[in-house]
Amino acid sequence: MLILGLLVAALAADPAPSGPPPATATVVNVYDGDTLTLSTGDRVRVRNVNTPELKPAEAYGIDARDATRSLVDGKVVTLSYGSTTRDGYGRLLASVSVDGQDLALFLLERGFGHLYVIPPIEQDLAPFIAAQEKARQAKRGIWSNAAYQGVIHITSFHANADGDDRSNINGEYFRLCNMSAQPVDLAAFKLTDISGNTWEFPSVVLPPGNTVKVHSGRGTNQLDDSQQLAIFLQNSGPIWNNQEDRLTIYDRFGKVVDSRAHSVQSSTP
Ligand SMILES: [Ca+2]
Ligand SMILES: [Ca+2]
Repeated sequence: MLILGLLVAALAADPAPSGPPPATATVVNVYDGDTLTLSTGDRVRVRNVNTPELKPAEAYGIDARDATRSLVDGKVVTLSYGSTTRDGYGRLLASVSVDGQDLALFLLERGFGHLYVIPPIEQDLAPFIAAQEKARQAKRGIWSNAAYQGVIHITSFHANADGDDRSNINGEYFRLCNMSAQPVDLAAFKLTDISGNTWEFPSVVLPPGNTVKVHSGRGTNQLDDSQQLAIFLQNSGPIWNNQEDRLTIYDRFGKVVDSRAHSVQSSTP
């Protein structure tokens, strides 16, 4: 499965254009709510929104994809960029709009995704925050789901680091996103693994929509929100069992804010 997964990833990444980012193009394929392909061959990761995954299937993933299709599929779209125009997979990081309608805002209004910001922040996010908050209060789409009731949400969980986890402890990480309209300080928040081992978060302030990467091993915390926030649990060995584990996040009052299981069955390909 792993080899098949790598092969599929390699094929999917096959047209990996690296030329100047286009200002307009036709959308020729919508993979999921926040990922699409242009007539130029470029794949686009839509800025300012994160939609539920299709594989493994998450609630509202299909709704998000269909909403994106309804707005942009086959249309000529306008693309705009921040200072980072491509991500680590060679995909364009672009705001996408059609007839003046911003796709990310369209999805946030419908509850088919949450605000997801990759620093540096170079635009006014107030309309995005307001749209999300309105959908959240109305429990529209993803906001009706139990996993989205806390102020923070686990957006990824890499329990299995690349290679031997013992020599790549920081390759184990998870990502938390602030789902609220206000900054959240994780001071005194805690996390546990499946065995009940506990770690306490240091003070790290997440602006709305921003994420923090939480690595298992040693390192210097990156607490400046003009860049990707990152903290290190300072563990001397891997934390997460590659076969099966569970990450649970608690707020300062001991209330569960989110929990996510990892198992080999649910994490492949
Ligand atoms: Ca591991
Ligand atoms: Ca590994």
